[in-house]
Amino acid sequence: MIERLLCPSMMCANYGHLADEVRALDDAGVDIFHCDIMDGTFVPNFTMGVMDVQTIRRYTDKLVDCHLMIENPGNKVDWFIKAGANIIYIHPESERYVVKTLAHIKEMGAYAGIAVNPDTSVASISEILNLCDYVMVMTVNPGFAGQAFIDFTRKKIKQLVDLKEEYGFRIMIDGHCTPQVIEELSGLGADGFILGTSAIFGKNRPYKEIVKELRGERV
Ligand code: S6P
Ligand code: MG
Repeated sequence: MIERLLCPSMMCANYGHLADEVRALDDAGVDIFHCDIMDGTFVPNFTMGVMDVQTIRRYTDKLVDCHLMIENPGNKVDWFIKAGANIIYIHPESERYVVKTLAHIKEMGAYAGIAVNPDTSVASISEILNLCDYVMVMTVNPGFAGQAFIDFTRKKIKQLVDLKEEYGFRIMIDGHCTPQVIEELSGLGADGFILGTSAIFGKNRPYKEIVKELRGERV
């Protein structure tokens, strides 16, 4: 069976019971808690912040990532690492000094990742791939849950699969990850998936059951 990293998108969780949500997802066997951080400028929305990351960190020992959809993330990554994040994704589209910021994330003891918008090409990030532990392909425009999958992003995923051994990064997929999409892209060579409304939240089914199915195990 192909290993796949399953990463619940916590902005889709029930915030009235955040601690219970974290415990239930942890117990269900998810791999990485995904936190979407927005600034209302780089993307037209506000979601989670430093205090949310601190709260999630308090209730799990698993990896926590922060997907920074903010302008000039370089001078803010420290806030999120200190709050307990293990992986920081920056968008190269919003950062003038991408190399410096990725190096800084690693110096701070976290894993460095980039998230690439649908209109960002592999050619434009080729110089920085050697600095990335994770490359997250946005298969929707960043900012909102519940959007449709953008088909042409498949081409980029295939191009990255051809490069991942050489550079040693993992490929993550963010946006409209349904069970079918996960199955298909896992087959292509993607390593991990952000689970939002398309896969795990709002389904009125136990997370444990859903996680098992998404791993291809029989329930
Ligand atoms: C969107 C954000 C994502 C969403 C996730 C929602 O900007 O980066 O992490 O939370 O994609 O998933 P879904 O299944 O509702 O599309
Ligand atoms: Mg995200």
